[in-house]
Amino acid sequence: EDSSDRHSYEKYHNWEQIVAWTEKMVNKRPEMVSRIKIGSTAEDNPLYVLKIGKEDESRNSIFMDCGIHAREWVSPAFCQWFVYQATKSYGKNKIMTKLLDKMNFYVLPVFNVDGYIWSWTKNRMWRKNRSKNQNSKCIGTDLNRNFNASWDSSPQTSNPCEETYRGHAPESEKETKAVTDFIRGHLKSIKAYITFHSYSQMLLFPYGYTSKLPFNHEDLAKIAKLSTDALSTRYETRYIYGPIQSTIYRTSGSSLDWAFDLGIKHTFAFELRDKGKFGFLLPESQIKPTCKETMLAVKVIAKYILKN
Ligand code: ING
Ligand code: ZN
Repeated sequence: EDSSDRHSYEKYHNWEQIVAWTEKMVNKRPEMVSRIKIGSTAEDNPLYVLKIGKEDESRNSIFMDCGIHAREWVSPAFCQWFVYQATKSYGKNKIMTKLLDKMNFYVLPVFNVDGYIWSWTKNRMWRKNRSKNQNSKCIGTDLNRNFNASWDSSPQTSNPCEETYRGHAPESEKETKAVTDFIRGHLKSIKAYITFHSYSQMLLFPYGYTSKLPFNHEDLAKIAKLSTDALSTRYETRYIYGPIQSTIYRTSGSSLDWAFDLGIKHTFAFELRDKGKFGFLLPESQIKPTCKETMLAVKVIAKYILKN
């Protein structure tokens, strides 16, 4: 936080600063932004979703989450950027105005709050949440293996000491449960689910747990192409896109596959910058370009949802 107490969107922020920022966003635009506490974490921190748009809960909506993995700091930075830009450009930017006139966005800026705090204070490279595991000294579950989507199929990650430990049961984690309950509760309105990771520069869609293609593969591939094309127009950043399994690796229990199988037909995961030079330690100087180009990609997805 700089001395003038303004929130800088070109810096990384700790959890305390992000909480203060959520309050600020609501106070600045109470008619457009509200904060919903969807649950709490293993260490009893609050899980906040910012709702952007109109009061009307039955309008079409898009759910987005950032920071499911603790060390992927550019991801929460993007969610903050998105909320700021969306509220700031309403009534000014034609596309954003149209989008917000017709739909709501639910933005979870930090999914894995306890892990994020740990990454800021104790271990920058932490990935999982911070829940205790029975009969093990190792801490944490990989929240992106904890969803009920062919959970524990392949590869099996049943050792709590692994970086991708799936948890002792699907939705065993309070963070996962809070998100799945919220999405199930708003399922009628949610038309797209987008989750933000780093790094690799990829746009992924189902499936991770099988090599089978979803029924609307063509549709997803088309949107992904349009979206990554738009992304590259700003700084010529190259993204590849495709199903999780054939594009990155096989995974089960991911939020993306779960949301798709629940019936949300358009689900995407971004793997933001870069391709490994800095990896998770992406310098702050790259926050702005990363967010600007990603904004273009997300708007393409949202526009598509709007007209279909
Ligand atoms: N990559 C993701 C992971 O959880 C991913 C890739 C995204 C898999 C979406 C399944 C669904 O392994 C990182 N960097 O975390
Ligand atoms: Zn990740």
